[in-house]
Amino acid sequence: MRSSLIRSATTSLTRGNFAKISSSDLSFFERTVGSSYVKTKDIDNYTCDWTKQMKGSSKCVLIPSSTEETSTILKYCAEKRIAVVVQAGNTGLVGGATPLFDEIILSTSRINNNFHLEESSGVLTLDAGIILADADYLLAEKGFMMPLDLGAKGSCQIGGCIAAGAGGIRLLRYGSLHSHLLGCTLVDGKGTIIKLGGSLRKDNTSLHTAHLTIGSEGQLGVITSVTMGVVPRPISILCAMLAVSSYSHCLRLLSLARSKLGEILSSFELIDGETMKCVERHLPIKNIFNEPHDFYLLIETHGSNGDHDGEKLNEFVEEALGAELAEDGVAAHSENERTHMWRLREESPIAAAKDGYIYKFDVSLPLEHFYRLTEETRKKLGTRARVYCYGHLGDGNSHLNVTTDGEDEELKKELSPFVYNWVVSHGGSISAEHGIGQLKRDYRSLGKSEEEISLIRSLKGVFDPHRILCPYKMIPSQE
Ligand code: 2HG
Ligand code: ZN
Repeated sequence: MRSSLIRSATTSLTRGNFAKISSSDLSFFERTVGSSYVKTKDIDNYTCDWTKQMKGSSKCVLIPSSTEETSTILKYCAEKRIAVVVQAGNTGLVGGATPLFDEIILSTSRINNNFHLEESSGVLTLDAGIILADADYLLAEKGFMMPLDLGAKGSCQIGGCIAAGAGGIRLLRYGSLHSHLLGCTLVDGKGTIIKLGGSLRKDNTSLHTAHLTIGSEGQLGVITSVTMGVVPRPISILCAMLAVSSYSHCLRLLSLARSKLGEILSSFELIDGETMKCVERHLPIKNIFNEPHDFYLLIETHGSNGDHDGEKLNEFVEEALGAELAEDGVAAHSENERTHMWRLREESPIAAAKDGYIYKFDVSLPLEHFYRLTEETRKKLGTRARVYCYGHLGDGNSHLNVTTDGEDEELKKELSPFVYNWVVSHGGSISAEHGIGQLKRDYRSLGKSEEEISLIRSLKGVFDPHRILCPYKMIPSQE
């Protein structure tokens, strides 16, 4: 049976029956990780999320440097029933890594020493605390690339990317993390160190347990090491931007791009006209088109032959203009121009965050409904709020962002149920790539069957029987 639609988010939370941290607990942690890595002061950067809208009141942050130290901490916490929230780069957008009450924060940022690339197979094993951009930089020296790329690459950590089930801007070309993850080391909620999967490209001997960690949001354990397939660094990366007058033309352009660009099509991103104005209002970046338009598409190709790829991209842009599917089109002729185009898209979330109090959504929708959600939300809210849409059109992933001048409690109560009910009733998902965390907690069962929820709860019980890991979030507890 599927759970029915919700009317409003009313759940009020109370602190779980967890132990409070004592001075003897702190002494134990100091002996385990060293006193400099048990932080009890100036910890706002850890207790508060990226949007600065969610904040907990943890008393301490633990920063272990290894899998073994992580295991010692979790064994102790399980025994004492101390609640723990796992935090990587703290760039998540749903508060999954942010405490709600006084959970201790376990940061993976010091587990960042090991990096080994097996060049013949393109299999990389790296510590979970390594920052995505740093890993990509090290791979570039060997002619390889991280298949995953996202706006937060300068701060997010690879283990956090796996736990968040990050999608990013190249999924269209290289596939999701499910195509790349081969194995990982997980310290479960009892402190047991478990190697999941391995390092082979093909291994069909049992359940693909490592994949359980993708999108697990710290519910099953702490990921301390990751083994994944990486891809050859493309020799040619080309980029173009189109200005478009209607959403239906955007969809026709997506089909045209798929057929004309084929295997080299890497990104197909949408920025709507309101978002572009918002970027120009709040950031020192100019639209690359002189006139405003209703939609902008950012298209990137990754390939191995610049002349060949350039010909294909030019043909695509010419056909788009010739068939009047696009009003204007520009190809990037330098790395600076390409960076400019990407800044418009990647800094859209930053501009929206500067626009006022923000209500963020990250949804998957069948393409026919992708932009209707934005139109319906605008119709519903009228002048009460500003509504922005940008996202990964090629993946059917819309980032709807709504802003108001100040926090509006009434709007908050109405908006999420409206958006999520609309999404589910139009065949979509309430989280495409950002997860559930604390932001979507009240809606986490929407569209899921009771049987699936019960299976998920049972799995949680196997990995974290004391339910100390990341409470109050993605997985409903037994009560
Ligand atoms: C992106 O695609 C990120 O830019 C963030 O997933 C989206 O903040 C957002 O709305
Ligand atoms: Zn995104």
